[in-house]
Amino acid sequence: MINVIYLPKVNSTNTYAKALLNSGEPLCPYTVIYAKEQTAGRGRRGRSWHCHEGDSLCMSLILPYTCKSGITLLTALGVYKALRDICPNIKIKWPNDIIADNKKLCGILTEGTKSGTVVGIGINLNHTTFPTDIAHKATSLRLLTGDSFTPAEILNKVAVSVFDEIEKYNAELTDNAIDEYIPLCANIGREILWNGKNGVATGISENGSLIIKTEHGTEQVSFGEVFVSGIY
Ligand code: BTX
Repeated sequence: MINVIYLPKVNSTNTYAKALLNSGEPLCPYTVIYAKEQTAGRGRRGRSWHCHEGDSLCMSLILPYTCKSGITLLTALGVYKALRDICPNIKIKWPNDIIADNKKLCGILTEGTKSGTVVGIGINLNHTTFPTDIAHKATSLRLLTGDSFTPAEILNKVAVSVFDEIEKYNAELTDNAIDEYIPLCANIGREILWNGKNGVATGISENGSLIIKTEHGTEQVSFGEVFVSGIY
C-alpha cells in the first residue's frame, strides 16, 4: 500500500522529501511525495527540470536505504517496466533517463540523506510543445502515443513498480539486476564520448559504472557526464 503525500504546489518534491526524512517524523513505508505543480524542479549538478502543471508528473519516493549508485539504475528499471506497456519503444539511457525516439521522456534524481534516500522522478506526460532550449531533446507520452494521461494513473503504476524493483533487489545492484538492465540500456553497443575520450559501451559494472571499451583497453565511468552518439 503506497502512502501518497499530495502537495498542490512545491518548489521541488525532492527538497520536500529530504526535509521530511531529516525531520525524523515517522513515515509510512512506501511514502511518495507528489506535487500537482513544481516551481523549481531540479536535475543533477544544479540543472533545472522543466515542469508544467497538468503536463508533467513530479514525484519523489522515500527509500529506507543508504544512497548507493545502484538505486538510480534500479529506479530506471522500475520506471521502464511501468511504462513499457504504454510505450513499447522506450529505453533506459544510463544512468538516469528514460528515452524514446532518442529524446528524454523521464529524468531521475537520486539524493541521499543521513536517514535514507530520495529518488525524484520527472515524467513528461501530456506536453505537445516544450521550451525552446529543450525542444530538441524532450518528448512526452502524449507525443509518443497520441493519448493523454492523468498524473494519478501513472504515479501509481510507476511508484508500485519502482518500490518492487528496489525491494526485489534489496537496493543492491546484483548480477541479476544488471542482466535485466543491460538489454534495456540504450548506451550499450554505442559510441560514447566523455572527458575528451571515446569508446563503445559494453556493460555495467557491479557498482553501476558504465564499462567502455576504448582503443587503449577498458575503462569504467561512474556518474560523470557521457554523450551517446545519436542521442540528444
Ligand atoms: P539531468 O541533470 O540529467 O537533466 C537535466 C537536463 O535535462 C536539463 O539541463 C535540460 O537540458 C533537460 N531537461 C530539463 N527539463 C526537461 C524535461 N522536462 N524533459 C526533458 N529534458 C529536460 C534529470 O537531471 C533529473 C530530473 C529529475 C526531476 C524530478 S521531478 C521530481 C523531483 N523533484 C525535483 O526537483 N527533481 C526530481
